[in-house]
Amino acid sequence: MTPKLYMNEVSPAVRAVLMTAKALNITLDLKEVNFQEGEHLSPKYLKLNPQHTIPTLDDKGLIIWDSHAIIAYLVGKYGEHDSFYPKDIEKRAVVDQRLHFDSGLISHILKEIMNPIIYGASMDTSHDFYEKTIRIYDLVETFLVDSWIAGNYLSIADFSLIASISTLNIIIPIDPLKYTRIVRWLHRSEKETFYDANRKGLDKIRNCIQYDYVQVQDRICKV
Ligand SMILES: N[C@@H](CCC(=O)N[C@@H](CS)C(=O)NCC(=O)O)C(=O)O
Repeated sequence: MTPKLYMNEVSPAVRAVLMTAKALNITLDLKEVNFQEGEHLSPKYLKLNPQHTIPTLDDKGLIIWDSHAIIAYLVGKYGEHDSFYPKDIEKRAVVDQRLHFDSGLISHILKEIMNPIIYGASMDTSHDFYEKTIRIYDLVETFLVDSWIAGNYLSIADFSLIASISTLNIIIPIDPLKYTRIVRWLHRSEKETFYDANRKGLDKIRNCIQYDYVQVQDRICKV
């Protein structure tokens, strides 16, 4: 049975899973969750995922949420090789560090940005999004000493961070002169087949948001 993915492609976390599935060449049964109708808060969805987040995976009754857990699971379960999430403990530690960076630092900022888009809620502009995002760009630039985010091989940490950074780039554009490695990494990614799974959701967000991030508070988007 094809694993089901509860999703909405505007979510960066969902797009990380879609890119992983594309890179692994596996098919997921996509179930779109309508946030504006509160589907994620319905008793049925809460039974599946009491934290009411997307993405949520249902693989023959095994329910997993949080994109980072899902993508690691998909590689272990369906990958023909382990290179996207190496079994080598030292390599894996670097991939894990990048994943925790995405999960611990970026996810939180993205959620504050995404909630107004998916719920139509107003954005609290007192948050220092600009400073926080620039700090993230500074750090990601330092990670990129090789072609990919965890070294000279593509990994699930790339899928997570590509989804996040390409989304932040819409809100606070990346300075190409200051962040040359990030820009090269994004361009390199865009040429890969897996990146197709990032495009549609990213375009939807781009259409919702004016380039000035402050204006997000005045926009209510149907996603
Ligand atoms: N760290 C989580 C973040 C998931 C998340 O917060 N998703 C947002 C959409 S971008 C969501 O489901 N928000 C609805 C809610 O929290 O009620 C992951 O990587 O899966």
